[in-house]
Amino acid sequence: MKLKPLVLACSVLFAPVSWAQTAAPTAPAPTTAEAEQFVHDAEAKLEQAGIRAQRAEWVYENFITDDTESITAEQAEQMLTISGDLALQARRFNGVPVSEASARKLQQMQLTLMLVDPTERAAYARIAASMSGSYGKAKYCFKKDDPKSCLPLGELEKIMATSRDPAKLKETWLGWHSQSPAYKDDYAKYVELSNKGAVQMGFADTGALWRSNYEMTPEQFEAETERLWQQVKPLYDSLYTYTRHQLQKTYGDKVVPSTGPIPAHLFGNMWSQTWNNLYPILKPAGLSSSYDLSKVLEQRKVTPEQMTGYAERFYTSLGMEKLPATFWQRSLLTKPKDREVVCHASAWDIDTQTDVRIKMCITPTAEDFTTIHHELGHVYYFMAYRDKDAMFRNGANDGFHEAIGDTVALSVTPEYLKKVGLRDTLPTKEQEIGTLLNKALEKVAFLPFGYLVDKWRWEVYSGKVKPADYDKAWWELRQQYQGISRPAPMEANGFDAGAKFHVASDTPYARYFLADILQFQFHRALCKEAGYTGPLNRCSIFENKKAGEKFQAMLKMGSSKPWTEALKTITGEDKMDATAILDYFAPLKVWLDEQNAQFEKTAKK
Ligand code: X8Z
Ligand code: ZN
Repeated sequence: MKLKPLVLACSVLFAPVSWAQTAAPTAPAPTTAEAEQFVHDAEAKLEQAGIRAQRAEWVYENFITDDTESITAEQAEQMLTISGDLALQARRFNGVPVSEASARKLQQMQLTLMLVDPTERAAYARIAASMSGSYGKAKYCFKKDDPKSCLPLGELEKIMATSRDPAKLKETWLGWHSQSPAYKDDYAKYVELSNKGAVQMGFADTGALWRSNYEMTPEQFEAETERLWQQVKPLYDSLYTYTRHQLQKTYGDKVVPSTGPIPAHLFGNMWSQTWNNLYPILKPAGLSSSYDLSKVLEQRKVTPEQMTGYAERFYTSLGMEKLPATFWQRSLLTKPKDREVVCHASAWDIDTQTDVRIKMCITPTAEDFTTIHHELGHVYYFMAYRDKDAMFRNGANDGFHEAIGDTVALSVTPEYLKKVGLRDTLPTKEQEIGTLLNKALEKVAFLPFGYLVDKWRWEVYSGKVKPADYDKAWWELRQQYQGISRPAPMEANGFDAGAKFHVASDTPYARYFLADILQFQFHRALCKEAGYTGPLNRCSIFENKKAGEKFQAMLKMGSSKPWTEALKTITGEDKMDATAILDYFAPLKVWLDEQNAQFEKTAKK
């Protein structure tokens, strides 16, 4: 999602030093009326600055040029100036009795960076724009002096997804990862500036600021994410062990060792974050031909507009409105041939009213079919909370925003695909485990990656990890949590973490880990609301208006209430809880453990 909420790290700021100096402790305490007026005015200013910054960013990411880069950096800098100034002023009203809504807004306004020095502010905004542009434009050339051999990320990802040649995979992986060192120094400088801004606002560092976004202390948030990880770790371990055995069958034990980490280039994905592209080689032995959504979409030449139409129809089947005409006119759905764009999928709430858009280079694959539901989840959240006050037009927390579309995509079951004509037959009893395995390769495989990206950034921002150790720390975490290793020895001054979009664009990542847990909680609750009683992994809420109403009730709240209340509205629970994802995959866990025990036995013989 693009959505760079006004209160997040990307919108950094400043406060005039003179103001800070005049805020003497002896100044008379402001009145309630003054505080309410301040909140009212500040909200309007933030809204306007946010819209200007969004528009500039939209143009930049759709037409990457030196000029659009400058324009977006200028707008981002102005946004920082305004939000920083307001954040500092807001402090003056802390403790003044105000309405519950205003108290919430005052608090949110202060969850931001504040860079006092205008030169530093400009540098911060410039580096941010330049890094996402560099990421968007990056290409790897397979032959040094042959421009035709230069491929953008989308093409490199295709190779990672489909090739089974370890040498080709390794070269492609290394090729993409050789792009990010170009902006490593910029990143290190950016971290320094960002930290300055966090400290000036009273946080220990930017990581602590990010972790303060969940209505608990940064320490509590860290403990909370660790608790969730421990809940799901046994399931990940079972999937990982099974995957190792199957990969060994394909590549042999010279490429895939029997113990220790598995090289990262073998998982069908540039970051080894989802493994479903490996399904053809991981599918249960002896399973007769299995259904492949990518093949169907490709053979039928389903267009990006049609892919988006399928997703839209899912949302309208729940009783939600149709996408506005401007969505179709203004969104970017196909990768343009004539210019550089940031292809990483995103959703935009341009004017926080009806001008909603997405930007995505859609291809007819199962992966993009899921992603288009994900992006429309953001868009339907934007539309649901548009009547709220400007500062509440946001997700209950950022994990909620990421979970909406994924929750809907969990309802893209074989039965659903058959209903909409994308599948002729339903899986047989034996094939069902394959369907579930495929889902796990997407959702369970993602968990440690979703967790570790920000674990790494928390260490970087806290200063525990210095630029010289970026890669060392990155690979320690990759090995510890994912059980994977770099395909080749680390390089001097490498920057592998920077080869991930969210690092280059400084987008927090813990949100996706939370979303991976939350979407199953939402799915379980909505299926119950729909009166469904069968296994969770077969439930689809398609066309169920009752479930749709419940969903919509939560979406409409935006961030006007604590996220625990939003969670309660939909699930009746007030805690994030991994039992739903465990329930969903329970039959698979049993099956994986049986398979793994079988492998063990054979190995011992
Ligand atoms: O970045 C995204 C979305 C846009 S918010 C496409 N995702 C993460 C990623 O690609 O790494 C969705 C899942 C995780
Ligand atoms: Zn998203």
